[in-house]
Amino acid sequence: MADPKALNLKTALILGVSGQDGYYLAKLLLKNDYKVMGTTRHIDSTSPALKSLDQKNFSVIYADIRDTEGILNLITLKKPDEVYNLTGVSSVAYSFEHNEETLEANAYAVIRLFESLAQMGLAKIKFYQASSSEMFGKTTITPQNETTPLNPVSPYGVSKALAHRAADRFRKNEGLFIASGILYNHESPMRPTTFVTRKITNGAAKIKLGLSSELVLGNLDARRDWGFAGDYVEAMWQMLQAETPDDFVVATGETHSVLDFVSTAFKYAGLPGGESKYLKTDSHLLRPTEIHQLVGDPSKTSKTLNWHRSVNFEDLVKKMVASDIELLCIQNGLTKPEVPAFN
Ligand code: GDR
Repeated sequence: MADPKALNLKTALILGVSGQDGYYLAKLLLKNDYKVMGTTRHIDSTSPALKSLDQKNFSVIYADIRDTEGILNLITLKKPDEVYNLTGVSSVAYSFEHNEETLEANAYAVIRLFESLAQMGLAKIKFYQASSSEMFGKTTITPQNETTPLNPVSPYGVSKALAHRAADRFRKNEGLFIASGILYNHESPMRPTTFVTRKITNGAAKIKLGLSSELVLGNLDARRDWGFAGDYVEAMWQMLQAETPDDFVVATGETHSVLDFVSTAFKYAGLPGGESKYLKTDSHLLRPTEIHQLVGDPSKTSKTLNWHRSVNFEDLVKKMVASDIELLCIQNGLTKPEVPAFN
């Protein structure tokens, strides 16, 4: 392969490319003429989605964020212009049972990396840190913005808050270019079913196709600010094109309950009112500590980076339901039914 520097291609390293955001970000960077390297801890199972990307300027490498030396070797060898840290534990529910792993991957390993970048004089590398709305925890402030105090209540939230604070300190004290994106829930057909949105759209599609008779969830009253992942990776990229690194809230500014999401999904699956017939709850799916409501104020991001979402709540749900119906039809050899999602 030709030397990307000679061709003036920018080089990006995505730590944790195998998830939803890794896919959308790699796709965006390739479109923007980057050479993209992505790391994964599951090299044997590179997803069909990643395989579908233009492979000319894309490669997947085995690496684990907890192995600081390995990550630094990769950085010194490949000399990326931009590093996007998307790796680590992403499920809040999982983090309650895996405190130590969550803190190690999401906080301590990241802080070790910041420290090494500073010591090795690599402050010019532009670094994106995936912070999260979960850091606001049981906040009483609505909507939240970049200055809202952090009050995390889950191991995941604590880990993200630690790394977020460290990013700010290394930015201010050591001059590292670290932009932290405080992202609210962002979804797509690529989301695993361990997250509530995809569990709902997959469940609604299965019921529509006669493959299942119920959808079982935990807390239906929790309210979240849900946007489309494809829009949110645009914001990540824009943060690293800015003159100076900063914190940025990426959100829609709207909040909906889990039950709203279910009703909308049933509507687009052609099962209007299906909540009363198919929806069940199970107390085992409730979390030890729950955040009742989160909603972000993206005005700084809109103003500074000129970032705006392109997909609204209804279209997001519709897109996910349509994709799940299509996928299940292919997997099960079924004919696609006529549903409003395809109108
Ligand atoms: P969240 O997303 O915890 O907000 O973190 P998730 O989709 O897991 O939960 C959202 C809300 O739905 C409620 N819920 C359920 N959740 C799951 N997973 N499964 C269920 O069956 C269920 N029933 C109800 C939850 O209690 C919660 O209130 C996501 C992740 O992507 C993080 O990585 C990211 O940082 C934040 O969003 C912003």
